Amino acid sequence: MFNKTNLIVLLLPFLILTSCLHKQNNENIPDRKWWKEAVVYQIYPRSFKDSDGDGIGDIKGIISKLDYVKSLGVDVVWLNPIFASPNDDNGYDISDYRAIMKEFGTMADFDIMLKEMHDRGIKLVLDLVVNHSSDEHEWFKQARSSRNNPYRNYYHWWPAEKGIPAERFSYFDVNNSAWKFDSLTKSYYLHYFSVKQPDLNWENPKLREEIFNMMKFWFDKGIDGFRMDVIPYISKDTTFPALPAKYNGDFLSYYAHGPHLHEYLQAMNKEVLSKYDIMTVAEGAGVTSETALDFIGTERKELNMLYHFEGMGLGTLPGFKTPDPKGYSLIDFKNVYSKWDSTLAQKGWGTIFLGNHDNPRMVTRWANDSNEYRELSSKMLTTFLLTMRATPYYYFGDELGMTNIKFNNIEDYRDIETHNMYQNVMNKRGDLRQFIENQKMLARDNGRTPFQWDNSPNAGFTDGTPWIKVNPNYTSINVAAQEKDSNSVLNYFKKLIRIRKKELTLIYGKYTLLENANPNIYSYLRELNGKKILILLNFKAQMSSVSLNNIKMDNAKLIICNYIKIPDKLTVLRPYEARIYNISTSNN
Ligand code: TEU
Repeated sequence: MFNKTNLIVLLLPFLILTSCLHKQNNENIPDRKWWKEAVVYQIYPRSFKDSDGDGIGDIKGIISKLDYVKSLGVDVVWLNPIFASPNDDNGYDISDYRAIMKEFGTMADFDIMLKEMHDRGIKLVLDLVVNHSSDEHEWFKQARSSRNNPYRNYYHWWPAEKGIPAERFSYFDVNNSAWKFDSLTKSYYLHYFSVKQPDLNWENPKLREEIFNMMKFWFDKGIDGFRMDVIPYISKDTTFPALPAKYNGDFLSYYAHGPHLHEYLQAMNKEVLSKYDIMTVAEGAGVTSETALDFIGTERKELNMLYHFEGMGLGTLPGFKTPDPKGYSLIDFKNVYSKWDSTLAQKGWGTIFLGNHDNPRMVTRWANDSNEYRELSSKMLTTFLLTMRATPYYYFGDELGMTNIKFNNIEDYRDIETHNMYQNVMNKRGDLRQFIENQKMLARDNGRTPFQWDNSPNAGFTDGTPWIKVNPNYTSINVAAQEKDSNSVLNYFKKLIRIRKKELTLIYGKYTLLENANPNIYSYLRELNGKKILILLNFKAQMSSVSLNNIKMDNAKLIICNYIKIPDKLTVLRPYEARIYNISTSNN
């Protein structure tokens, strides 16, 4: 008679084997963390899904698409700011940190979304924007009303009787000037970004307390972390000296080296972050590989992760968002990402991204958005992002291979950065035609066009008029078409996520760059506990050779390739070909 006992006896060897394998995979992996093993999917709420026909994405729209998000296999959603805002900078100008932006819905909607995400095993990271607030925040309204107002020192003021304040650079000011004269109290206030984004004074302990309490409010609601907007900028030398000569005009680097920055981040960790099982990632503006560990070294007790911009500058020329007509050097690209891997190999933990709401679509920027190569090269870039020793921050729409919209007219742009820099060029009688050409490659709005759900009007994003034009290629590039196609960019993304999740070697394994002088192919190894995985990526639109001389390929087993026809030449890759091999010698 078949009973439970002999079932266990039957299964025992299998159970022992899997537990050994699991142990084998688990052993020698120090400091495992859920946020190291997660894939983060960034959603720009304004452009994801509109539920009420006002042409603006909203929280109910996100809720309606959570099964899609779940189907991707991602673990964490990072939402760009959803808080009350006049939207001078699309939510990065917050007028109430504890209220939901009215276009996005209500706090009740938020609570439902958070529960629906958690019910699906998806964590939620919000965007903490505390270097500055909106000028419509109550704090600033009070502060600007009089020099004696209790909120005055929540911001940075320079009384006009002291003369003109020392130059400070502003990203979005038409004249790139970060001081704005306010006649009511005859003072200047500081704004590193737009005039409607006054910088908060972190040197004021009352302000720090307000921010820490606000963070607790959101953590107590159950969110799983924060992405911290330009957090390296929050500390300022409030004597506002002239830019020290050692910075040689580099304001962004100076901004990221304020006198009390790490004191404030350690206080944030001690008073807030350390009390929750959450993740934090700094937007590392102005941070280099030399200073990254000051923020994320485990012993620092500050933040968990940080993303850098060093890669984003490749292939550009000096000046505002000027692409290099020659493109970028893959050798430089490989050196940047290899340097950051080695910087964080022993301490801290890496992040990897090729696109976000501040950048163009990755397939246009880093690969090839032509009809011939868009799909292949999207898959190739995705292979890079999902096989590096770092938490991938994957931008919504890149799983479809969405491309830059390349607006021809300034009127089509919505981004304050584009409009104010256009005005800046106009004021200087500069070349506006060239400016528009440059924006076709590098404008932030290229990554902010509505998500392409299907080939119905407005790509199924809205029944209304979209706040920004939908890319006309939505008729062929959309979820509905790709879910049905087993060889689509979307299904490749899902497959690769499953491979990464199953293969801890791709998460924690040692990274070794191969053949760094190869101008076309990025090849590297990932190794962990005897498992050896080889990744080969052809970044060019031509057949390219790779040298595998020092690599034992005897036991090579192809795990995945972005071409349907499997490769027949081991050391020659087809245009934009991506391959992952298991080349372990033992039966790993
Ligand atoms: O970006 C800050 C930043 O350092 C740059 O990315 C800069 O904003 C610009 O995008 C360069 O072209 C953060 C947010 O990601 C961005 O969306 C906001 O506009 C900005 O801060 C102000 O909050």
